[in-house]
Amino acid sequence: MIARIVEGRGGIFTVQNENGEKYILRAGNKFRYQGITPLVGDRVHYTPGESEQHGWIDEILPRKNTLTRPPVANIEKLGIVVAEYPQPDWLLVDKILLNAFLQEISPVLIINKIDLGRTALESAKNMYSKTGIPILYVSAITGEGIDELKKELKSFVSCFAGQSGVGKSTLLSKLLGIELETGELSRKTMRGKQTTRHTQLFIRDEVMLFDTPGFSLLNVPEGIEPHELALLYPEFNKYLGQCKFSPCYHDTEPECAVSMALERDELNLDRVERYRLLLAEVRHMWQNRYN
Ligand SMILES: Nc1nc2c(ncn2[C@@H]2O[C@H](COP(=O)(O)OP(=O)(O)O)[C@@H](O)[C@H]2O)c(=O)[nH]1
Ligand SMILES: [Mg+2]
Ligand SMILES: [Zn+2]
Repeated sequence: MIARIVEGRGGIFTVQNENGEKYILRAGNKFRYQGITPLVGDRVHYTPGESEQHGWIDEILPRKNTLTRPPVANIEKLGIVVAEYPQPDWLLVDKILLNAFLQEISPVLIINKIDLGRTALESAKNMYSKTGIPILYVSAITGEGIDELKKELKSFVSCFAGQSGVGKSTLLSKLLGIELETGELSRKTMRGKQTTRHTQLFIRDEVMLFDTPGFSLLNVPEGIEPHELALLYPEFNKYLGQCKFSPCYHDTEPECAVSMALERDELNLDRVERYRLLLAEVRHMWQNRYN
């Protein structure tokens, strides 16, 4: 029998199968010997327990990907949330996109707080329409666009990422119909330390959403080679291989197809400028990779 781990705490795992039935399981010793820890999001073969007894995880099916913060597996879709307010951090959006593409997670750009205005939405359209990434606009408060978002997320294991205050927790509550902590002080103790809350995968009306956002997707990914960066920009794709120099970093090289496309207004200037900023960072990291 196959089910998905939706919660794990102190070696006790809750799985949910396709019929929505939940079972409490433990992982056998063989996983410990192999150094494998089952993760929320894992699909497993299992043997249910008799009556009140817990059952066993027999096997973990191959993972599509894993995140470290929070430790989860098999994310298929990533909702990158920005809002009308606070002012969008588009460089952060681009960094998250790099991580998504590297982990083979399909990104969706979610513009929240559309009840406050459309400036962020217009910017998003200008900057990302040529990437092919779906752009959805919603309001977690009025409910506008929530059905479309549900449709987009349906049947994929998803997770949110984005800067603080954009409404990730509010959106989760709205989508899942549960109460989650929102606002500044959530998840912090009086000392300001992060509480060790565990991550849960919520499944409701075929929406499968982690209740903790993907913190490990917020940084420039380590270990990418400078020439690989442009491959993570879908809108550059049709120009690659047409530059005078090879490799071309699409930076200051003459007769660069990306620069020429930009001059013809076929690419978005903000996206290309941020690409060049990130290129400098990736180059720096690459040069210092053994330090
Ligand atoms: N006007 C408006 N406010 C929202 C919306 N969604 C969230 N908020 C507010 O934005 C603030 C931050 O929301 P929160 O969910 O904690 O953001 P998070 O840090 O991304 O989890 C809260 O005061 C929410 O009530 C929305 O669609 N419209
Ligand atoms: Mg939050
Ligand atoms: Zn080039």
